[in-house]
Amino acid sequence: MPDDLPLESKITRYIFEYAARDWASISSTDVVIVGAGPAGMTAARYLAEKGLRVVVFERRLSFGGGIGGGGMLLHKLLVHRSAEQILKDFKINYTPVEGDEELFVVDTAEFMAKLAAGAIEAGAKVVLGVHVDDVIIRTNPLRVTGVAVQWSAVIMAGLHVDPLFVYSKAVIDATGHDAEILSIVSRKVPGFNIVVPGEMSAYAEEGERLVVEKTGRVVPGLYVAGMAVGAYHQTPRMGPIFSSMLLSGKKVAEIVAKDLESV
Ligand code: 48F
Repeated sequence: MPDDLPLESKITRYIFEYAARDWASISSTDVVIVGAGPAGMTAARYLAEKGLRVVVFERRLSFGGGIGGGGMLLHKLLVHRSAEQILKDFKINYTPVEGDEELFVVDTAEFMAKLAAGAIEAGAKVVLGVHVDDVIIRTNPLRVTGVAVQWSAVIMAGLHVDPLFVYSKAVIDATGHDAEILSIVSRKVPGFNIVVPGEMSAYAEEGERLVVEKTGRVVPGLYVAGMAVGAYHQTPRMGPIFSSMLLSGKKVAEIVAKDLESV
């Protein structure tokens, strides 16, 4: 009986058992989000709030993506007022810039912590240290139906270890500047005809507008949000202003939820 076990045995046993329960339940889910940056966590919250089963895989051992670095390592970021409701939904404190009607300043530590807390409290499962290195496809008709996952430590060690799979109705590439999932699909699934040219040089205002405008479905089952949109649609970068990451995350959540109503 567990009560008779030494504490060391309990530690091993309970961690294995409860992690296994999680993996068994997420092996087939509604939405996989790749990347726990601002776009991914925003999408996770609004999708989970709609009652969908959401898993976020993040290859680092922390969430936040590009938030923590702030603007050139200064611990502040800007958010345009168009994303004010999202800041409020996540209970993120913000300071209106004196004499500027448009812009708010946020603290990086609070921003990343509350985005993650909001996603998790809404019911999304965030799993750290997991690298998504491929997708699952089905043909006739061609669509993406999940991802292949591997421990980041295995990838970093350069070991050849077969991955495990997570089946899902939708996959969101929220991997940031490199649009990693779209890049993999462009190489490995020629039938999709995806090209990832990479983002354009900075033009902050246009970059913010276009990322939100072009957020959405790429091919059946595969969606793009955040800076991955910039890499895929070659839109300009915008630097440390994060309104479009939040608005893009919310928009992709609405699009995916609507698409899944008919699946
Ligand atoms: O880079 P990241 O923050 O992407 P984002 O949500 O936001 C971009 C901004 O941070 C900033 C910007 C806005 O002005 O320019 O850069 O679009 O978060 C992406 C996350 O995805 C993880 C990565 O570690 C990061 O935390 N990631 C990337 N590739 C993979 C991955 C992968 N293959 N598997 C798992 N996680």
